Amino acid sequence: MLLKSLESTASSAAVIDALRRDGGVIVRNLAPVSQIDDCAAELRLELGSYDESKRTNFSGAKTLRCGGVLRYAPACAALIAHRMVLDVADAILLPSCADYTIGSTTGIEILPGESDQQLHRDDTSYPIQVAGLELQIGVMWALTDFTVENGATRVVPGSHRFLRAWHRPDLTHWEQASMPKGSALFYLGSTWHGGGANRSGSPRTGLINTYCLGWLRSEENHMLEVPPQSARRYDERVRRLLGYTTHGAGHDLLGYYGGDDPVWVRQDEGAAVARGQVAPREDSRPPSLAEIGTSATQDQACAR
Ligand SMILES: O=C(O)CCC(=O)C(=O)O
Repeated sequence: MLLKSLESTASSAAVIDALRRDGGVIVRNLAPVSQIDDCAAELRLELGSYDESKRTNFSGAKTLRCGGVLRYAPACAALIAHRMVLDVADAILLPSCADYTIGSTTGIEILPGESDQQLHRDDTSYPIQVAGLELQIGVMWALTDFTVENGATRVVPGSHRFLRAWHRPDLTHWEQASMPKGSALFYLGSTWHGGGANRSGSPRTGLINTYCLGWLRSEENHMLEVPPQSARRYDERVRRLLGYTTHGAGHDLLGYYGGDDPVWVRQDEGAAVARGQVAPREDSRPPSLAEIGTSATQDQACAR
């Protein structure tokens, strides 16, 4: 089975078909290079200040990572809420939930000399498995060209058809998601994949965003990563994706605040201020990247 590579002119339906059939699919040149460069520039500082004490065998000996990207990299919101990404997430996840949220947002830079990451499924965080029920999807954006030499993500096509409790697919049959900068690899939470060895002389940089069923706990704690004072710079769709919303209806409501949908999600910021959910703005200007800051300056940004 081959990992299909479609052009960005492909319909969302074609992408969804390939994803369902193969467990992964590449869409080439999905975002403009200028947008990708903006995202990469915003991730640079956090990748550069990677905390070495967080290294594990899984994360790699020569790989830099940064999470919670909407805290300091607002340009990434356009990739996170990209129309085709949401079309695909709608098709895969909405049959099983009223709405989905972001699971995690992770910049990953594989440096020269890194070896293959172990192949894995992303959905093993959740201790359940029901045949045919996808708990999450992942989207890996190429922020540099992804090549066989520099560690393009390895994917085992068809591996999503194996229930993890019963049997394993043949993990020797992986393929690499070679794709130009600005392309995206879509894969299911049940699909086996992993980073590749970097045998080139340059870093390979990507951004993986995952999306999970709205009734599952998200991998990252978005309320702490992107607290209300930071989240209000994003539009309603992105705030909902962060989980600033409820799931379900009536007595089955999850995630309510004061018994309701957090009101400021509906852009009724006056009411949110009145309820003490967010502080009044001092001015209407959206905060600049420097004001939002990195993790080091986050507290100052939130105090605005
Ligand atoms: O960097 C990659 O290509 C994949 C990384 C990955 O799957 C992970 O760290 O969970």
